Amino acid sequence: MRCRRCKEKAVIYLERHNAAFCENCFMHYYYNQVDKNIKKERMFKKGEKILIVVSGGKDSMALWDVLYKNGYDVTAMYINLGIGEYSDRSQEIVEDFANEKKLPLIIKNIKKEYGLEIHKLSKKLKRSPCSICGTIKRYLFNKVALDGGFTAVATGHNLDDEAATLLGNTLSWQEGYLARQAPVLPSTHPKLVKKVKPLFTLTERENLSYILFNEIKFIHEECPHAVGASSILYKEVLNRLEEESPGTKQRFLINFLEKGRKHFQDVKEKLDLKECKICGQVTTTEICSFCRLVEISKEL
Ligand code: Q46
Ligand code: ZN
Repeated sequence: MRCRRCKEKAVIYLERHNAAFCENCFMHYYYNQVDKNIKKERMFKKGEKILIVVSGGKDSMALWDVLYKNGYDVTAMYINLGIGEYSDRSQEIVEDFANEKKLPLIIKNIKKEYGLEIHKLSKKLKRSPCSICGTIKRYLFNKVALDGGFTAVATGHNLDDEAATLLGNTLSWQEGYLARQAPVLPSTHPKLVKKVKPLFTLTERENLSYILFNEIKFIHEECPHAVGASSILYKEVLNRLEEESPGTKQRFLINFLEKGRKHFQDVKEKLDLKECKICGQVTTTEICSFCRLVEISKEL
C-alpha cells in the first residue's frame, strides 16, 4: 500500500478516511487534525497558558507532545490518585518525560496533600471509586488552573472516548449530559476555567500510532478501577459497528455535535453557583463536594 500524500510505502491505513500514510505523512495528518480542532473550536491561541492533564496513558502523552512541539505554552499536571503501583508507575513515566524534554510539570498527591484515599472513601460513602475520583479530579483541574492563571484545561479525550460517552448518554437519554457534551466547555463563572479536548477527532489507534512512531513511553495498563466500566462495553459495541461500516464513530459524534446537540440546549439546568465556604471554589452547595470529602477523610 502506498502513502496517499507522498506515494512512499505506507505504514498505517485509516479505514474511515480510506487513506494510507507513511510515518512522516501520518505525522502531518495528525498535527493538522489537532491544529484544525484547536482553531475551528476556538480552544486557545499561541501564547495563552494551557494546563494539560496527564495520566501517563497514550492519549494524554500524545497531547502533551503534540502541543509542546507545536509551540503552545503548556504545563502538565499529574494527579497521584494513590491507586497502588498503577499510580507510582504512571507518575514515573510522566516525570521522566518532563525531565527529558525540560517541560514544566505540576504534581498533586491527593493523599499527601489532602489526606484523601479513594478506596476508603468509596467504602465509607458506598460510592464507586470512579465517582469519588471524578469529583477529586474535576476539582483539582479547575483549582490548579485558576490558581496558576491558565486560560484552559486540556484533556486527552479521543474520538473513541467521546463516542462511547455519547452512546451511554443517548441510551439513557441523559438530556443534561447531552447538552453539555462538547469539545469545548466554556467558562460559566469567573472562577471556572474553560475545558478543551483537542484530540476529540482522533481515535485511540491514531494516538497510539503517534506515540509509537515518536517512541514516547506510556503506561500500557488501564487503571484497575476501569475494569467492568460500561464505557468499555460501549467502545466494544462501537468498534464492532466501525468494522462493518468505517466512519460510524466519527459520524455519530460529529453529526451529534453539529445537528443533535442544539436540541438539548434548553434542558441545561440553571445552576445556582456560589463559592464554597471553606475553599472558595465554585459549587452549588454551601460546602463543595471536594471539601466534604476532605472533612470525611479526617474521620477515617
Ligand atoms: S482513574 Fe479514576 Fe479513571 Fe481509575 S478510579 Fe476510575 S475515574 S478508572 S479515568
Ligand atoms: Zn471547597
